[in-house]
Amino acid sequence: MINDDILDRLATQVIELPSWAFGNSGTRFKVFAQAGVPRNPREKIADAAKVNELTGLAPKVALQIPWDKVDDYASLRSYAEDFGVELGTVNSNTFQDDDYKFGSLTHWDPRIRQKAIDHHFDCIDVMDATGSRDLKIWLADGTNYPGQDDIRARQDRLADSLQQIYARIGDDQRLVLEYKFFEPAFYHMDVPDWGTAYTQVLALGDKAHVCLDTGHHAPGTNIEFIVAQLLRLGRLGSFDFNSRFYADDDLIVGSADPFQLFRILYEVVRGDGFGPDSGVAFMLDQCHNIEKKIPGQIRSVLNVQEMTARALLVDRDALATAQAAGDVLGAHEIFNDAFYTDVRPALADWREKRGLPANPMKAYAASGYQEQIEADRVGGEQAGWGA
Ligand code: RM4
Ligand code: MN
Repeated sequence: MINDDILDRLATQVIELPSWAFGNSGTRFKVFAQAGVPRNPREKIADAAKVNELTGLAPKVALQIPWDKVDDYASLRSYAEDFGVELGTVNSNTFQDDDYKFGSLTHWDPRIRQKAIDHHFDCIDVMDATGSRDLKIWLADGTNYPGQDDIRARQDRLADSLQQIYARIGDDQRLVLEYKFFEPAFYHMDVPDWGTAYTQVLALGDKAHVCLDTGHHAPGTNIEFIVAQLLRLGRLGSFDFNSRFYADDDLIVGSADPFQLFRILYEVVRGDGFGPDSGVAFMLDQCHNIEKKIPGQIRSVLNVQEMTARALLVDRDALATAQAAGDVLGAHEIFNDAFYTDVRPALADWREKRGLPANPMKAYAASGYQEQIEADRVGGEQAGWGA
């Protein structure tokens, strides 16, 4: 059962919310607008702070530049702090400008490649003002047709571009490179897998790490193995948590396959990736296309906490004994016992002891916040995926 030691460890958990989770989003077929959606970065931060207020789990908000571009980042930072949250990872965006049709950091045209590098310099300036630690780079770069471009030369240009960006990263900052196996390019992606991301960051230095987005793998991939390996190599910088059934669906983390989330978090705990000193950022990268956004984020952070609690419950001594004895089914049962333990009542108690609502989903529904933002946020342009 959950003991005080586990509860204390859970109290150190920090989950970063993506600002874009609060904006309108959809598929390539349709973006459904929702009432009450933020119209600017401040309103996104206010919504993120609501999630933190009700769960105590999400004291950081990640930004996307240019979606969250403002004139004064220092004032955005103090605005966030007044709401009890910090500004987290700065995500660059080199995938929505016509110039980047054939690539950004990998582009053959020196002008466009420089433009993409300069965008990352701008992002580092933002980080200096916001106090953010991580610059996260996800590239849409790749090709659609065999022979379209020189795959090998693109890796070389990528390495050179990253080198230039890395040279600007401050002592207390990090560069985090995210991989994705396909989309928007379909023949090859320039950073398709953890091996490529690892190779590229290894060449940069200690302040460069890999970001693992759980949605960015082929079906059937053993993601927890990648987690174990990257932790072993000391290069797991962050997670982008979400769920997928088919591709990069960006659904609520832990919804499609809670057992997979448990297995991932077990490897995190096993590899000392959990805790305030681990250096692994737990970010969400999700969109809420048909459900309401704030409850969607509340459900998500609760799912992460529940599976973390279960991962912490694994009796690792007993597991090690069973493993060393070759007790295959005994070890498997010890592992699964933790997964099948219902931790929800203990976590409700944990919240109440900290002055948080026992049931944050119900508390949000009863809070009147949704009705308030729907009434207040009329006029102006709603934030959305791509704005
Ligand atoms: C990408 C990737 C990035 C995210 C963008 C919006 O697929 O997951 O992390 O910032 O989408
Ligand atoms: Mn991502």
